[in-house]
Formats: sequence, structure tokens, C-alpha cells
Amino acid sequence: MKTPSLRGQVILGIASVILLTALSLVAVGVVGSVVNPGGPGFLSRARCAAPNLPGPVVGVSLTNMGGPMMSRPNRMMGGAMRMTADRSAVGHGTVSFLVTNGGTISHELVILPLPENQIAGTRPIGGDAKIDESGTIGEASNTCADGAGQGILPGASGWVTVTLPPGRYELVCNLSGHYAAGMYTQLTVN
Ligand SMILES: [Cu+2]
Repeated sequence: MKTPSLRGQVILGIASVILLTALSLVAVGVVGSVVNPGGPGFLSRARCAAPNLPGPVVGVSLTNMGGPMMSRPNRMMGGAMRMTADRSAVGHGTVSFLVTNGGTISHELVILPLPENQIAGTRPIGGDAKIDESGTIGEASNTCADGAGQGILPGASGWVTVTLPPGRYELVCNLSGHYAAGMYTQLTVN
């Protein structure tokens, strides 16, 4: 049996250096996204400042736990996504919503009336894993901009200003599967 030539050993050595470098880059990427999921500087994250918004401003936070949730339907259904508002009630009239996505995937805010005797989080979910959005009063689903768009990217904000009569409202994220995973909260308008 022939022993590996010197040239062969050099090529093998170079190949393993390249492989180790690639692996460490991947490791840095993985650790970086775990250690700093909401922080600045992560390449895929957009950041933006909202303008001065009219009326009282309801701050809404959108989150999901860690990794690529879309490929983990079981964890998703376990309620690993959240929508929280910084207040549970606001006066009627002009109201703005400043929505910040602290998660790792796109989210949105949709404002729906909540009928008498209906409990937030109990809307029927269709075959597309979404709820019926008819009657929507407004939405913030635009990255670093007002109103409707393609979703608010991780780390970014979106906003919307609406006129709300007194009543109960449900704030939801209606991207496929997100309502069922826990992305809803109630807001009372006095
Ligand atoms: Cu969502």
C-alpha cells in the first residue's frame, strides 16, 4: 500500500483548515443569533425610528422564542409567540400603534373589534391557519413605515394611526399559524 504523498498531505491539510474555518463561522452565526436575538448588529435585522405619531401611542411588542419557528410547527402550536401591549386601555378617538418586532421572523399587527361576550384568542382558525380578518380597522404590517405591507421584519418597527370608537378590540398577528401560537391581546377603548 502506497503512503500518501507529501502533496496529498498538504492538500488534505489545506482542506481541513478551510473546513474548520467554515465550521467556526457557522458556529459564530448560530451563537450570535441565540445570545443576541433582539439586539442590533445582526445582519438580517432592520432597525428604524418611528415619526411623531398623533394621539396616545399604544406600544405593541411582537415576539417569538428563538430559532426558525416556521419549521417547528409543534413548538409554534405550543404558544411560543406573543403579542403584548404596554397598556390595556386607551381613550377613544385618534390612537396610534407603534409596533416593534423583537422576534426572529416577520410579524404584524391587525386591529379587530372584539364582539360582546367573545373572548380574545378564541376566534375560529381557518384551513390557512389564519382567522377571518373582515371588519379590520387597521393594520401595521409595513417595515419601518405606516400601515399595511409585507410584514414587519425582525428588529424593525411599523406603525398605524386609526380612529377608535369606545369598545373592546382584539389586536392580533394574522400571519399563518401565529394567532393559534398566541399572538393576540385585548385592548379596551373608553
Ligand atoms: Cu406573528
